[in-house]
Amino acid sequence: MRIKTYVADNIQEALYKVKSELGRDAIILQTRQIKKGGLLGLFSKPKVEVIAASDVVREPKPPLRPASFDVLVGEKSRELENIRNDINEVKDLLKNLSAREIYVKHSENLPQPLNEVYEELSSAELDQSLIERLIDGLKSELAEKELDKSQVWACLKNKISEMIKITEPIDFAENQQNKVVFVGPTGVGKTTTLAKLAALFTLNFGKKVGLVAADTFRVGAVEQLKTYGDLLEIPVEVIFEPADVPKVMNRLSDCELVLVDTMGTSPRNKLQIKKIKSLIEMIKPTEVHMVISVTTKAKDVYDILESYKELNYQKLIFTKLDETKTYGLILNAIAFSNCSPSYLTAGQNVPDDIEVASGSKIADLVLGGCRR
Ligand SMILES: Nc1nc2c(ncn2[C@@H]2O[C@H](COP(=O)(O)OP(=O)(O)OP(=O)(O)O)[C@@H](O)[C@H]2O)c(=O)[nH]1
Ligand SMILES: [Mg+2]
Repeated sequence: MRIKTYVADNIQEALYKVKSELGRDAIILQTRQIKKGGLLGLFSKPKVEVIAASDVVREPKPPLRPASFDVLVGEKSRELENIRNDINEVKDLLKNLSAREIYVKHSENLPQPLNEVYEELSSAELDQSLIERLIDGLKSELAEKELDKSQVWACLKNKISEMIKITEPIDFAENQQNKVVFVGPTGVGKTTTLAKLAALFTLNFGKKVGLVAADTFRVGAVEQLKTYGDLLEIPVEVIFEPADVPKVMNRLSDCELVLVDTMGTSPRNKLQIKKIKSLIEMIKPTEVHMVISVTTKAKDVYDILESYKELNYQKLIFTKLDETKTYGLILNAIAFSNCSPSYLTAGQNVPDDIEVASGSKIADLVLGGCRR
């Protein structure tokens, strides 16, 4: 294979050079804009650099539709990215399967109730390491005491509850302004949950609540919050940039609880997460709650928790419990983040579909609700 670099004024000229020197079968490996000439790089003209290869041994292919070389390069790198993603998924799958396989082999000698426990926890999509931890705990209980089947399940429920550190869902301090920020991926239910809590604290607890929309990114986000504010007759302020924080907080100085809605963002959008971080640093909240939908793919939840870590969230809100029947993700997220769950939501109704999270409720959900 021959590899050569060409520099030209524009892409057409560069491709012409490639084709006339290396032939029509040449492959473009890379194109980029560079600056050449000028004094110390000043007044330099932008150029195009193309790296191409010829004499590449290739499988015969069906004829391609005419397309420019740079489009083909783009397609190739997208294809490569897709293949890389597929390989990673297969790797993860194999890792999980082999961990499960090893444990199933290892657990063949387990007494019957523990095999059943294993099956139940696996079908709840609980992380393999948590399943092993729970079963090992049960094994030692069984070694000490004779437990019948129902006692095994009761013991398991206790063990799950013990894994969950429960604190006040919102640590409301009297005589100070409590500021709670809600963060999380797009569409998980941040604004809806915030509205449910605003209603709860205003109508049930008689607190003076103010709302802040720090999401001016998504069309309609501010209006959505204003609608809830109007219904509850509570103030709604908007933050366009971190510098707005002092004056906005000042306008809400008589509110005992300020709930701040942030923009939803992909865990891969580092820039957006940084923006939310600067906002949080200005707000100096008393608490940050991370909102997670239980419909999230089990594998993605770790990425999400990891990417948002720099926002220093302390509590987790789990939403959309009504949209699945598998709840292992709740325990996986709690164990991974070492955070307390604060609220669980199971429906779109404001303010009804929300409840305070508890260890026994989460254990019930993981173990298949009221089946046991
Ligand atoms: N089924 C169900 N739907 C919910 C729940 N919570 C919120 N939703 C719905 O989820 C959708 C998105 O809710 P939002 O509150 O706008 O979500 P968000 O996280 O603020 O979204 P962005 O601001 O766009 O990131 C809406 O249709 C809500 O009604 C829940 O517990 N169960
Ligand atoms: Mg929102």
